[in-house]
Amino acid sequence: MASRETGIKEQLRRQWIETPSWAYGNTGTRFKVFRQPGAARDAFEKIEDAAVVHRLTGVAPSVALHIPWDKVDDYARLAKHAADLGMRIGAINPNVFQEDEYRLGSVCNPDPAIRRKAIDHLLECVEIAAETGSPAISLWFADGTNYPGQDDISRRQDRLAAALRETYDAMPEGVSMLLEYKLFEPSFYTMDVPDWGTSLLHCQALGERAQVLVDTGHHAPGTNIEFIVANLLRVGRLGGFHFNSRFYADDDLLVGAADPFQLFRIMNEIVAVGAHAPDSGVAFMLDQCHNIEDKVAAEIRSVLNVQEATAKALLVDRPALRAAQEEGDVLRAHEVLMDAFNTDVRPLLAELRTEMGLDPDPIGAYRRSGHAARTRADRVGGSSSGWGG
Ligand code: PSV
Ligand code: MN
Repeated sequence: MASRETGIKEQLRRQWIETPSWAYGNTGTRFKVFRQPGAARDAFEKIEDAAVVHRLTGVAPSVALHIPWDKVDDYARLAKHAADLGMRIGAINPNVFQEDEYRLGSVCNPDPAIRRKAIDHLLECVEIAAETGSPAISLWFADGTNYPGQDDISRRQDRLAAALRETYDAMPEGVSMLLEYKLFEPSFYTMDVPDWGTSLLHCQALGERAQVLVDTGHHAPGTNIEFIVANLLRVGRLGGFHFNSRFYADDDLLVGAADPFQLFRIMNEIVAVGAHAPDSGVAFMLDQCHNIEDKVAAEIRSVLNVQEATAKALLVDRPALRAAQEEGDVLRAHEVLMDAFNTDVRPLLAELRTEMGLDPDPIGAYRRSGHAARTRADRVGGSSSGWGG
């Protein structure tokens, strides 16, 4: 048992969870943005907050950027700032959904001049990825239609394919493309990339460096996300996750808060094929907005939630599970899985943190660190660069 635990801790020690810059700036719903004193105001401060999360958890060494929310004059300087804090720049997320021209879409817009503008922004993000040493550009399109007949579904797919091709062909070696799907919102009749099938078709047409991104909040209620994950892993096209949790739609709440069992089931598929290893090519990113709670503490909590689900998935007795499955012992197989899920992994994780030279209680350590009071005192004036902030 001791050596099994050592092996599990070894794998958890090497886990890599990416936090999003936009979690650290002010955000809100379409009704209200509640500004939080001390919230990060620019990309530099967001990276500083992300570094606090990494320092306390030991497993969150990179931060995703969203352009232009995180636009800076000198990206090499930003990457150096990250490196000085022991951090790396993660996925670069272009933003082609917040300008007036994009009312009818960005890369799928019927107007070629607007499509050009959107593609140019994607190309700019490819350059930013190259300059910052980012491993990926992560694409999400708000494109779609609200009314039957508004535009031609198939022609919009052609425009999307052309934009993706141009972007893909501009990507230097070492940069990959993640294509995120979303069932609905902001468009309500059709989204141009509504599901994993559409994303996968485009990725397959593009080449091996194009991969599907699964945002856990982007499905119809009741969707079996681990089934999607297992299938994408099977064909080598799972590029990564945007983890968050939801009760109703794209709620962007703390991962593991609404349905810890779902998170475990997803991580179980991941661990079953070893895709939790940092070199597996699957990116474990958070995509959350902390509208009413402390942002840094919320990101720490989220990282811990993913870590706990991973630890439980690692505890699954795989030989026993396989044997029960092959014998057709339905209840035994289910029991093996539930045994792992029902195990309290917090003591194991506390032990791991102590071994890593970390405080066994990262949230407590954050509260004691004085970071919140310090940023409230230091970050006066200016405005947060997230939306509406
Ligand atoms: C869209 O809902 C999304 O999930 C995309 O990943 C965006 O980049 C992100 O949210 C913005 O918060
Ligand atoms: Mn997302």
